[in-house]
Amino acid sequence: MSERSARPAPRGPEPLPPALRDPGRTLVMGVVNVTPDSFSDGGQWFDTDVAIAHGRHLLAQGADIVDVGGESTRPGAAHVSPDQELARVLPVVETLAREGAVVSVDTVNASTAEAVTRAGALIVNDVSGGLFDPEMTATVARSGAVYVLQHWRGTPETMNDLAEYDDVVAEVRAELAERLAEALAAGVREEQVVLDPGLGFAKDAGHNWTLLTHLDALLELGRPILVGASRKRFLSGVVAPRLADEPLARDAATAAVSALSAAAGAWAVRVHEVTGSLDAVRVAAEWREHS
Ligand code: PMM
Repeated sequence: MSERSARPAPRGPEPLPPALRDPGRTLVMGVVNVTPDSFSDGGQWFDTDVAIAHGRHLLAQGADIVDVGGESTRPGAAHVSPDQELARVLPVVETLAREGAVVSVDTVNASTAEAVTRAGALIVNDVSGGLFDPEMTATVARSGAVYVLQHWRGTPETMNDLAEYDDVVAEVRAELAERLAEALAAGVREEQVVLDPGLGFAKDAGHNWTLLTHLDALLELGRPILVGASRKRFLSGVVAPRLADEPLARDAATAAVSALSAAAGAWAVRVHEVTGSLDAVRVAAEWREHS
């Protein structure tokens, strides 16, 4: 590797199978939202069998991980009880994990995290970084699962009002470091943790772009980084104006962000459309190898 090439990303989190810990390229996590109201795919996969079929489809396309979610975090989305959330995700997790998939579950609830890790999920993806449910970090510690600790402020209802920063990179980094320290104090091992800047969670478009271009500052925290830009509203600024309100028209822009994130050392990207981002991270891997 020449001096010009980017420094290698940290290895993936320890609880994963070796191929995903040291994959040689950025991983692609495909999203399965078992919700009637997600902004990005509007309830297409709400039925259990349809959600399972969609998960299988993403895996067949080459997704390394599937991320199953039962509650939309979109501002204004209907609140779902942990029991309802679990009823949505559990059959999907059980089936896909039994078939050998690496399954992540997008939840802020400790009770859901507990049940899905027992059912075979290897990753708990907590968009609140432990702030929503005080039991979450101890539950993850007991489970031994990978913990995706994402930056957020407030709640989905209040987060848009909390998108105020003097220096978004320094503040997100400091808040992630605080959350990481709290998780470790609750017994989570550092090797379990993946950090995520939480694009769109208490951030405006400018904050998202600034964070994306400074992933190196977050990598300095010493943990692998997951980037979730897929179909988010801030990408509407780079697509044709007539498509600005169409989340599905943001997949090419998402893939471009996946390539750049991979080049910057992201461990994984979380996306709705897998094939474009898979090509993108492979391009980044070739780029790195030949630099
Ligand atoms: N974004 C959404 C949901 N979960 N999880 C992580 N780790 N990072 C993200 O950026 C993220 C997430 C947004 O909702 P969607 O599933 O409707 O895209």
